[in-house]
Amino acid sequence: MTFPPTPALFGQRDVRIADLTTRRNDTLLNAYAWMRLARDSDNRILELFRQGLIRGTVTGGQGNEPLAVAAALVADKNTDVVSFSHRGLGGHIVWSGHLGDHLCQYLANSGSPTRAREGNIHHGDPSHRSLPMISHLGAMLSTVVGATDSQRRLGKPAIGFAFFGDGASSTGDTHESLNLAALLSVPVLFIIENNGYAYSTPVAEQFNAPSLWERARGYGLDGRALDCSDPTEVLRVLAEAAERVRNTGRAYVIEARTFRLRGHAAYDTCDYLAPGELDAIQAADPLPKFRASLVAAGLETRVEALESETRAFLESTLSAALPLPPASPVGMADDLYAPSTQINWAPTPAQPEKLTMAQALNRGLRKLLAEQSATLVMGQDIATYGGAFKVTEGLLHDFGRPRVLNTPLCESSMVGYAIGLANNGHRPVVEFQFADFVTEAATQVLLNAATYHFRSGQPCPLVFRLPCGGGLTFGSFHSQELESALLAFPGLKALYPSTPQDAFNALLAAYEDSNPVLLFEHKALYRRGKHPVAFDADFRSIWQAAHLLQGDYATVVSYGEMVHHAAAACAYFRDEYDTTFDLFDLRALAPLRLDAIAASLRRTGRLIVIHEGRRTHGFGAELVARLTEKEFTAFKSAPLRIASLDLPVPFAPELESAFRPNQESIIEAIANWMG
Ligand SMILES: Cc1ncc(C[n+]2csc(CCOP(=O)(O)OP(=O)(O)O)c2C)c(N)n1
Ligand SMILES: [Mg+2]
Repeated sequence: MTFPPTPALFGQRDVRIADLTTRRNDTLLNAYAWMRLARDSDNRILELFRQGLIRGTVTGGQGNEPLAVAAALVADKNTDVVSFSHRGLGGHIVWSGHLGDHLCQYLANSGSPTRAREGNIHHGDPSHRSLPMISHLGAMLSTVVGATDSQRRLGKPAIGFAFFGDGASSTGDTHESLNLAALLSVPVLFIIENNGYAYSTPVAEQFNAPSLWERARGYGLDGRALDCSDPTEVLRVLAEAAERVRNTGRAYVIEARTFRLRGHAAYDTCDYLAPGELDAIQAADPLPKFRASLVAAGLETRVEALESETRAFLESTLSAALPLPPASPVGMADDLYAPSTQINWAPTPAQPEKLTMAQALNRGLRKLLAEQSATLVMGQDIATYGGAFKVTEGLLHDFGRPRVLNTPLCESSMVGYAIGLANNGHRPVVEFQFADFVTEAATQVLLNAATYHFRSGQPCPLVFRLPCGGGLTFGSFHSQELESALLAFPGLKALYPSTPQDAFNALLAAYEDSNPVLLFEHKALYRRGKHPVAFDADFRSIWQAAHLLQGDYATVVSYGEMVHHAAAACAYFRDEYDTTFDLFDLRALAPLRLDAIAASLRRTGRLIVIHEGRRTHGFGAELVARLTEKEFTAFKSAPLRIASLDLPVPFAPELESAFRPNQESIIEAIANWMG
């Protein structure tokens, strides 16, 4: 895309404290120019929205420019990390040094940096550590913690800038992230944009405390308030705070008393404000005051010149952006996943060793840590204790704390932290203590990580290890099968091994993939006997179903622990009735590759799907639907789905065994179906 070059008047993108004395006038004029550009752009965007040229909505940053622009100016754009809020257009412009892309983001045309997959201000520049926000407020803070930590791990003196509003300050993610940054000593400047309102809700209805910054103390951090009515003071305070955070390596909290000069978004009429309140807010606009101070310092001519040049730059950039072709849906589906990557693994262990699945996973994790410096292993109790199922036993001892780390109970920010690390080239392997707790991180896993590549073009290589499944009397909240719920969201890959060798292979395959991969590990399989495990050059075949048994009567598809029950049931029918089944272990739940299974179905004409997840909206529904759509004419009878009951997982063994399929109930269901 060719846009007019950024005029020389915006020449300074980096402000250090000394600049406020040694080259004060130039520095302040330059800062004013960026703020003016941000204001004019936001106003123009609003006009375009009203003309119907911008769709959706727009949340302007009018009033917040001093804060967003100043933070971007004091940041080291070559190394620091940021996530601007929906009031931060000025920050985005400074971070990039140009305007055109940002206008295209709003216009959602072919020049959009998110390829128009996202609108409004939901963009960033992830390859330059500006992390694109998602709507879910609070979710971005932990990603900044992760990417900043990633930079520090790579030896760079980076700090993070994490913006969030007074409204977002009430989210659980905010608390988790502040705690995590304090605990792990990650140098992030948390900047609360307190503009007095969350949408229509005043701060008096949001929290019962005189200030937000004082919360920092509860996390073992320092902080301060910052009045944003004087942009010069904002620059000074932020420059000092950035230096402090960089030097101390400790996070710091600034509660910026900032301004929202308009309603929440374009359509907000502000009816909820008291009479005269909007006028008072607008009278407090910091930009005219800043301008007046520059004029008072004798800079009027330069101010006027830069204002007209800023307007001309905005209009010429808009003239280049407006005629660009609209966004195209071509290639959209191909961009859901980042292109697959392959690692050249050492062919070790070469000699098969008899291992349980838990031990095989442990071997796999050791291999990842030993061969790939990008590997981090994290989760609850995974360090000294070795994990609830001892899968990570000994890793801390052998690889040390920076790479093998316990996290507090903060699944959501733990995943956000991992996303930030992944954005910056690390490859975290995240253990959930039980798969059930992934619901705590639903936003981060399903909406942030899973959509990352689609909306930003940046890979998000993560492995989520999910000890799942029942049969162990662990009750409703430690026994679930969540694959169909999680995979209802696009952007995740998923593997579900049923043997120690497959688990080892799946870990390598999941790790080298550049997308978030769910690795389901059935808890009842962790110690279901020892089997030979070695490096398998063909480990990537885990992305395909395994054909376990040959047969004629029907095609049976299963995965996880149910594969073993299904195999036992097939053996029973072979031995007792001379009836044979073609049995497949699906192994890869996403992306689904059903070619071999479809070929079998064309031969057998009958389909049985067996899984432990609940029946309604279960994974079997998708399998049956796809195979029926594809092979409708092959069917000799209605397909059979064998699944758990549509109930919470009950506790007592007698109840649980009635709840989930087992060898006997599978045999009974198949026998009835055969009639
Ligand atoms: C977790 C979450 N809940 C609800 C919303 C809907 N929503 C969008 S903006 C907003 C208010 C945000 O207030 P604040 O954090 O103070 O930011 P401001 O808009 O004032 O800059 C709400 C409720 C959301 N985006 N995220
Ligand atoms: Mg607010």
